[in-house]
Amino acid sequence: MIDRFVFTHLIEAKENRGGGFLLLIDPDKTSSNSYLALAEAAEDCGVDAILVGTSFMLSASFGESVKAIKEATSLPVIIFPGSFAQLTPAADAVLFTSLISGRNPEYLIGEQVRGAPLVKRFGLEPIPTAYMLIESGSNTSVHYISGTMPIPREKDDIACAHAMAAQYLGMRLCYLEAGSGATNPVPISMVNKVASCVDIPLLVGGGLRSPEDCAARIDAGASFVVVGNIMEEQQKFDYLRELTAATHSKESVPA
Ligand code: 1GP
Repeated sequence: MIDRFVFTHLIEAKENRGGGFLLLIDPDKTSSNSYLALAEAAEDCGVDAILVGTSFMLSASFGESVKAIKEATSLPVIIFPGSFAQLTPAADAVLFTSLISGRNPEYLIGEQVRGAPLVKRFGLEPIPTAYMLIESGSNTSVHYISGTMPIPREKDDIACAHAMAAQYLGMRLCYLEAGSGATNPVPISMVNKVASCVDIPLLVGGGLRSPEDCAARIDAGASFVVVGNIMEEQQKFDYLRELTAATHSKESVPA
C-alpha cells in the first residue's frame, strides 16, 4: 500500500487555492546559497511544493543538495528526475515519470525499472506522471538528451490522445512540458483542449516567466504550474509572491 500524502497535499492545494504552484530548483544551475535562500522563502511566498531535478547532474552531490533543501523548508520536496540516479532518500516523493510523447524505450520504461527498487528502498512516494514534451520553438535539453521528438505545438489532437492514453494507463498526473527556459511555453489553447479531454490533473511548465503566463495556464484548465528559470535568474522573493498569487486563482490578491 503506497501512502499518498504528497499527492493529496497537491490536490488539496489545487482545490483550496484554485491552482498549485511548484517551484523547480535545479542544483546545477545556481549556487547552494541561492537555492537554499529560495527554498527557505518558498512557503512564505506561497509556493505549494518544491521540485528538485536536473537534466545533467553535473555535481556529484545531488543527494546532499536535496537533503539541504529538505532541511530548509517544511514544504513537500519532490524529485523531478532526469535519470534514476537522482533518486535519493532525502526527498518526500518522486514524480515517477514516463516520457510518453517519445518512443525511446529507455525513457518510457528503462529508467523506471532501474529506479523502482530504489523508490521502494528509500520510502519515496511515487507519483505516476505522464511526461509530454511540447514543441517550444527551439531544441531543449530534454529533446536532445532523450532523443525524442516533441509533440508539434499546434497538434492539440495528438496531445489529447497521449493524455487520454496516460489516464487509461492509470497515471495520476499529466505534465505538459515545453522544456526549461523554453522560448515559447505550452500554448494556452493546447492546455485548454487537453484539460477538456482528461480527468487527471495537468501540470504545465517550461518558459513560464510572468504572473500572466501562470494565470492563463490555470484559467485554461491546468491544475499546477511549474516555474524554475525565472526565479533562478531573478532571486526576487516579491516576484515569487506575484507568481504564486496569480496561480492561486481562488485567493484574493493582497492590496
Ligand atoms: C522545466 O517545466 C520546468 O522542466 C520549468 O521550466 O525552468 O523554464 O521555468 P522553466
